[in-house]
Amino acid sequence: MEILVVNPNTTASMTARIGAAAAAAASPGTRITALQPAIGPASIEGFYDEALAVPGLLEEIAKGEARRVAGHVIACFDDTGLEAARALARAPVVGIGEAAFHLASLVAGRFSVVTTLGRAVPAIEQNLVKYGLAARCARVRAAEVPVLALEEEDGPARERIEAEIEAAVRDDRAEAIVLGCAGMVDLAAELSRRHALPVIDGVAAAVALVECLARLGLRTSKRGGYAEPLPKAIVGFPVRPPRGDGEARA
Ligand code: 5HY
Repeated sequence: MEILVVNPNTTASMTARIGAAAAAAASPGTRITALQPAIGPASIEGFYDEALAVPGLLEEIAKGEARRVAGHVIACFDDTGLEAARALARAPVVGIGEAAFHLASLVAGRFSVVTTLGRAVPAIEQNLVKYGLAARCARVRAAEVPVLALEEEDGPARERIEAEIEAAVRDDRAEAIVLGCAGMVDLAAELSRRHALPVIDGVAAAVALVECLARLGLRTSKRGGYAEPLPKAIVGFPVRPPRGDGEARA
């Protein structure tokens, strides 16, 4: 099966790290295609950037649907454009935020999220409520690290993330940590060892969930909120939903 992993920001180096982690998490026989849109913000930090990233994301989802991929991963922790993408797609679409929350809830009674900047926190908190998992999340913490600082090998980002993990264990009584940015993708294993608790990366979680859905033949419902978009005039926006049954290619 082929899984399309879309990094909704336009930073190629981040996409490369996301793609490597997705491929490492994928089962034998699963092909990962990781890419970023041609249009949109270099990083997504808060509501405004999120809105600007959606058109480019939908364009890539539509191309993946036309290629009949088995499923899509939205590799931005605020699950950018998730519901619009589900309306557009027939194949399953999983956001890394939602995936990480669900897996954390399977291995711990309560978890904390460590994300980048304070302005990213409200969107994550709103998603937790929307997904019905707010009661399992002790706190969404910001390490006050810009997203693109995670691209730097030896910056202060890692130290700040570790300090927030220690505070979450001490003050939130967190039993697991969810890493709140795709840019933290390659930190999970070592942080889990160093802090002796599950540290969850959403990219790996989402790849595993998409594989599970595809194997069970579960696809996005076209009843109600995720019904196929109605054909209408859309000025200046190229994306049209693919027509037909859209069965996934092997
Ligand atoms: C992410 N931004 O995962 C989010 C994290 C955040 O460009 N990729 C981004 O801070 O919201």
